[in-house]
Amino acid sequence: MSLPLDKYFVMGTVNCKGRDPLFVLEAALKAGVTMFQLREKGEGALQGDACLQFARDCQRLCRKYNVPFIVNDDLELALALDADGIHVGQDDVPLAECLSKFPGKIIGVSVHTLQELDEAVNGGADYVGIGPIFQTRSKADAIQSSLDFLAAARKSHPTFPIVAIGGITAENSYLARQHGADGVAVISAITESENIEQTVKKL
Ligand code: TZP
Ligand code: MG
Repeated sequence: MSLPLDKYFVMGTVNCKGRDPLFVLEAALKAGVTMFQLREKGEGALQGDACLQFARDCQRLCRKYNVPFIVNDDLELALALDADGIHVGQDDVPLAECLSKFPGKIIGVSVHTLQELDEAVNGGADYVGIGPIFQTRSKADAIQSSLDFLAAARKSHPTFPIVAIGGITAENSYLARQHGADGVAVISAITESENIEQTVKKL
């Protein structure tokens, strides 16, 4: 499966710093992001019905722009919405369970070691996320990764889909690509951009 990992926008309401999250999402979609992941977590995140409604609104926008709608962590939400896929970390729902409960969908896994990478590849993931590549303010509990690890991951799996995340901006995204990433995933580069169209174009 060829995945449109090129410009992968990750967002939740708390990342939007007072701007309307649906406005931010639509601006990003219009500007050409190729995947979207709803990551509704952190202090002040929407819960319950409000979260479900917001997720539906995001999904509707993604459909309008023909962009895959991926849910972070929450398999129940992904199933309830019939999302296009799910992204899980090492401490979330295991990959095997995602595959069995959500067959035929896009499954992404965050990896920090070559062993985790092998397990994700051999276990049937569709892509892996590697990061944070650079310093990030968007994930408090992040285990720092690096361009070197990204390059090592690429070397050990020359064709497996890899997206880089963490501290990526319009100015440094080329480095992630140079080190083997098929695409870049960003939160704040877009949610805090004064000119979303220009930022997305440059990513
Ligand atoms: N996983 C690793 S870093 C990160 C996630 C979800 C946060 C990325 O946010 P930003 O603002 O693009 O650095
Ligand atoms: Mg997670």
